[in-house]
Amino acid sequence: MLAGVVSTPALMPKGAMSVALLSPDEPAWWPHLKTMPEWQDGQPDPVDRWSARVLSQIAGNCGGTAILPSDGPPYAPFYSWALESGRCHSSPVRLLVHAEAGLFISFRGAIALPFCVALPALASPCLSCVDRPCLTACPAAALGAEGYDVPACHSFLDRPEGADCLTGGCRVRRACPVGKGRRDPSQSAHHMRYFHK
Ligand code: B12
Ligand code: SF4
Ligand code: SF4
Repeated sequence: MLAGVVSTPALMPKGAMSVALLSPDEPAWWPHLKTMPEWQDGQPDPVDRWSARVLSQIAGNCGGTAILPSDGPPYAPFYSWALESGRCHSSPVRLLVHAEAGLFISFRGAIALPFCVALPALASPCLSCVDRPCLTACPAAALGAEGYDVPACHSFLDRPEGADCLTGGCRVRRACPVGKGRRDPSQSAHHMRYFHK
């Protein structure tokens, strides 16, 4: 899905006038991916290989250039692009949050376009979230108001109690009522395997 568009001159790659951010349309995307050659060939990194192929096809069709979030370092500023698009916001735990995808918002890639595109902003769902369950959902207190303690997260995932995060996904992301039920747990487990090798 088209998650956002940014046209801020200071954030534009050379020659681009807009950058379109593309996210998986969940939950339909995961079963779709599994029918694709990149999944079926059993080789590593099926998600990134699928993204590279599909994004470059889309870019070719509109005269743009594909940019992948994993290309780097240096990495393209997806987080800053997302904020600047006005359709994603910084949550109380600093992860990006989106009005439909909640904390499960993520990007398969971006297309740098040689023309200007605009998309209306979306309000942050956090504005009307009274309980803010994301703030207290991490059992290791690794992700909260203080930010993200990556080593603390990994050492929790090494313990038996970390199995729930590894098989069902980060509990903080799952705690957000907005994106609930949107992501297949097996998709979360796949991403967590790559995150915590
Ligand atoms: C390096 C990186 C990481 C590192 C470090 C994160 C960090 N502390 O910044 C590690 C490996 C720890 C990481 C982890 C994860 N990441 Co990450 N990561 C990136 C990556 C590749 C580069 C970030 C970067 O340095 N950019 C370059 C700087 C110069 O530009 P910038 O992005 O505008 O910089 C801003 C961010 O760094 C932000 N920031 C600062 N601290 C933090 C902390 C967090 C947690 C986040 C999300 C952002 C953030 O502030 C900067 C200024 O605005 C981006 C993709 C990308 N290309 O941006 C994904 C990205 C930020 N990650 C993402 C995801 C999905 C994850 C994971 C959930 C992966 C997973 N499990 O499936 C985990 C989070 C933890 C969890 N418990 O599940 C998503 C965002 C999701 C969201 N809702 O916010 C991105 C955009 C990738 C994508 N394909 O969509 N990630
Ligand atoms: S749980 Fe509430 S405060 Fe936290 S990210 Fe989701 S909507 Fe925002
Ligand atoms: S994956 Fe688990 S331990 Fe790591 S930040 Fe998320 S909830 Fe905390």
